Amino acid sequence: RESQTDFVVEKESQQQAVEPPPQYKVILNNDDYTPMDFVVLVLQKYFSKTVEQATEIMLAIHYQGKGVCGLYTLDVAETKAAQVNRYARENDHPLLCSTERV
Ligand code: TYC
Repeated sequence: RESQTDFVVEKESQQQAVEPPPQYKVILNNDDYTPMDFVVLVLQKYFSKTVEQATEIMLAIHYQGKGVCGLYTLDVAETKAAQVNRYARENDHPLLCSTERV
């Protein structure tokens, strides 16, 4: 007959460690040519920021060199960075979007 202790040990041996998926920062880099309005538009269009939030982030990037637009899983982060880089190139701006593991 199964003792109380056996039951506890069996449950623990079946337990799987559940780790949250790794997070990736999507980063916008400053440059001298991309118009400020375009960066604000990108932050609204791809990162769901309000015009006020977008302006704050854009200015932080402009003065500090780079800034975080959001945290996502690998797939979402890489897709967003690729979409932003394509949209910037379509509009002839050098804006660079990259990802960084947290
Ligand atoms: N530095 C740019 C300018 O003065 C504006 C800018 C901000 C560009 C943020 C890129 O990620 C960027 N027009």
